[in-house]
Amino acid sequence: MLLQRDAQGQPIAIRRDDYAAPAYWIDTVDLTFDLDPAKTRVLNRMRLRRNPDVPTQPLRLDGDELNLARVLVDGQGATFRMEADQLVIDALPDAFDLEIFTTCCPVKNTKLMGLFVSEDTFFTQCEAEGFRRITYFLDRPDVMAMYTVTLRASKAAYPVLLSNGNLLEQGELPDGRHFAKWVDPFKKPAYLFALVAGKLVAREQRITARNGKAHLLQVYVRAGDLDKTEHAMNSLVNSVLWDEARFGLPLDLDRFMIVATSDFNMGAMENKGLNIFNTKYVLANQATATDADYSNIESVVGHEYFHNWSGDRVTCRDWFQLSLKEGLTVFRDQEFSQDLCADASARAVKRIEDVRVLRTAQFPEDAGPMAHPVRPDSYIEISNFYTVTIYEKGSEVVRMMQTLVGRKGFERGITLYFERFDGQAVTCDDFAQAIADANPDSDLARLLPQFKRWYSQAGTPRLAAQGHYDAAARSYTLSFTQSCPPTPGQATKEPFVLPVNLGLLAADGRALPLQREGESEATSGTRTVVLTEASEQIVFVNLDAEPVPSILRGFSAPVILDFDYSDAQLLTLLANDIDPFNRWEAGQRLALRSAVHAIAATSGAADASVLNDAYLEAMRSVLRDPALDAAFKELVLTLPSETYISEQLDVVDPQRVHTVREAMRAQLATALVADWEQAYEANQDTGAYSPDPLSSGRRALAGMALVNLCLAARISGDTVWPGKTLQRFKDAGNMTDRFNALHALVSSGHALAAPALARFHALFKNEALVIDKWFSLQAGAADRGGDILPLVKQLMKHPDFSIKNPNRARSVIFSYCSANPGAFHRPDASGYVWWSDRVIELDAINPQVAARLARALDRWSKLAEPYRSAAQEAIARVASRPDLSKDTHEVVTRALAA
Ligand code: B3K
Ligand code: ZN
Repeated sequence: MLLQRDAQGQPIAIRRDDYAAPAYWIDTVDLTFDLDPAKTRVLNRMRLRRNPDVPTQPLRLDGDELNLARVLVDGQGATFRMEADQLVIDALPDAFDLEIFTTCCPVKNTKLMGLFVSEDTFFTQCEAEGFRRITYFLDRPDVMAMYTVTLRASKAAYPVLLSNGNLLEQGELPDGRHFAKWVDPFKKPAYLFALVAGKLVAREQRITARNGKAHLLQVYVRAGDLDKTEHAMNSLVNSVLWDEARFGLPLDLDRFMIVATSDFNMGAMENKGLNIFNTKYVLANQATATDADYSNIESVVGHEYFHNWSGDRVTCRDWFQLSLKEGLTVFRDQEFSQDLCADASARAVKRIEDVRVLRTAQFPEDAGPMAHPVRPDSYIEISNFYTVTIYEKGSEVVRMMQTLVGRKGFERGITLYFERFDGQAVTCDDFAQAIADANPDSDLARLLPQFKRWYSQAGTPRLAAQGHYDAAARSYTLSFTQSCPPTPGQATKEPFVLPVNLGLLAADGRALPLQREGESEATSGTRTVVLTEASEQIVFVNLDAEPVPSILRGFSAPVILDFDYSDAQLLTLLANDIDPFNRWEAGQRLALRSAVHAIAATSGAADASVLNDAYLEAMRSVLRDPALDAAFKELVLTLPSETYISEQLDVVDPQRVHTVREAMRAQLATALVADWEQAYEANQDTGAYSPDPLSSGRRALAGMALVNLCLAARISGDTVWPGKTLQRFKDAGNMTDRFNALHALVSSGHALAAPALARFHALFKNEALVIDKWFSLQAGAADRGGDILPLVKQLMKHPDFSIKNPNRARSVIFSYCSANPGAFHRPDASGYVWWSDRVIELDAINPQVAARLARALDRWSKLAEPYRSAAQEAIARVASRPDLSKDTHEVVTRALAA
């Protein structure tokens, strides 16, 4: 980890293989902050010692945009030199005190990394490499120290002063200033440091853990937002109780704090004892937040809390191991949300939602220029690797381990992992080894080296399956072949360990007993078959007729499954499978197949009837089925997204994809009008508001019914449903119903949308998160004749728009470029030109946000002409800028190399 740019100033890649332990350890850090927005003074007193395992080297401390005033070694002025951004000191004793005094300018910190000001409040963000923007330090996760932090500031302007751990002391200072001194009882890497100072109020709750220990939980927000903290607090309480109950992991601090800020690059941050959150994942009341917001808050509060063990107590040795904490913690938050569900149907809904994210975001990433293994081999800017691969695919890897060792076995593995590595910075290998060691007789232990290919090989494996029924032998053979396409830097791949959950159905839908060749008895339900070879066969016996295979139940491995199902087989699975995931999957396959056929058809006429009658009938049956939950119905009736459809094609004409999917939407809306009406009537009243899965599922289905009814009305010219929808919008008792009604009007392009949007803005002009929704809905609306780009340009001129606020930038720019393909991919290339201007504009303000936006054209090389050349030109335009950040530079150069 030396200089990060070469002699020409080009960023240099950091390689996993180059890992070397640090030359020095930092045992204690004593920080004193004099907080001032324009010039904050930071006095950093550390105790260091040489690492005896490493040959003698100078001390190299990382820094970024700091003003250095003083360096003392053991109290004496020290000789040091600067090498690029590093402060280098030679000839140091084996152990010494180091004092560094610097200043920085939080108010000018638009990158939102390090110490910054948001709405007159100080916040920090240090992961991954932000601490070096606060003081010179060994800013790497394997350097873990004990922290004492003193904050000093004007008492009137910054009455609340927070940092990690326990409050040791507070008091008055001269000139209207005050101080607070915090001590963190656990050692930690610098990326987990945090401070907050400002005018905040807290919701507080005391809880007693199972082990009898009392804790104070606090959720800090701005004064006007206290009425929106109840759900976050409930989620936090549930998280504390769940981690203790499921994994035996207790809260280890007297006090646990969450603080919300409206200026934040990502969702939230797990700083030890002082989680800092984007307001989007804290603030909710029924008037301002949707059911989806409530559910996201629960997941993110859980996620950050679970990091307290998986991330904070045991952290990453280096940033290549990021999925060690992120994949595991996503898995934990997914399990948490599932465990909070009242029944199996709600659990399945959560699983389907998680898989949908994986397939619409991670699969494209794995197939594109930014593809990287769950444990990457190199990076230029680590911020670019907080990806769906590290998070969601990483979670699937952990989930497969649980499948291979069983739920109890996995809990044993987690216990061993924390026993072995508490207080240490470790690797993905260490984690996998612990899970295997706790389950020595498991398939995981037996196959561990091969299983770990999931960490080292990028790309989504394809699993091709074929079925053969032998009537004479009464046997059914499933032949599996697995392969994985090349990804940047990895031309060939070895076979993966694939746990495949499967079952068999009779043609009439009955579940069949499962008896493999050589077994004396059959079992019922689902089997896990562990595939390890490039090709292998599984034989089932005692079958009177050809069965319908239900493969990859619950999505037991993150692969693309190819099986040449007939429509009849898919309809059987959709109607009957005992696995709700594969029921949903069967419906998706049917819709996808129709979409792909229609896209391939040369005549535009095919667009009108893309979906066949059997599919429409099946959807009608699902909608009308009294045994199914509304949430599940809503998922089944949701067509595959344009992004997901595009992934199935070799060459993508985004406008053709859009046209075909719009035609499918129109067909579903018109063919099922009576059923939508019935679904709306049956689900429109969900009583007193509660965000539980059952009632939120009903609201989701009612909302979907309105979207369809408004769409059908636009086609038929009917005005009744748009009128009813406007009334619903006006009368709604919660944001979910109100927003769904607004969405129905906007997405059908109805004339009533304009007054509804105006009213919505007027009602919520002081609620930033709701105004984000208002922007996002418009920028993400279905394009009609190229009307969205001009609208987006108008929205950027709206007085409420600010490109410096990441949530607001995302609500307009990302909603258009990343979430609205039909509007963004314009034959005249103007969407791409506009994108390149915004990437360049954002890069000067906030490189992390810019680099995310830069990824909107990841899949450019798959586009049909004229899109492909125009997209390439737009990326090249960004790449040619001489002053690009490392973040954006890495994304666009990788894209152009595709
Ligand atoms: N660990 C943080 C993400 C930090 C992102 C830095 N660019 C949030 C989380 O995953 O919980
Ligand atoms: Zn995380």
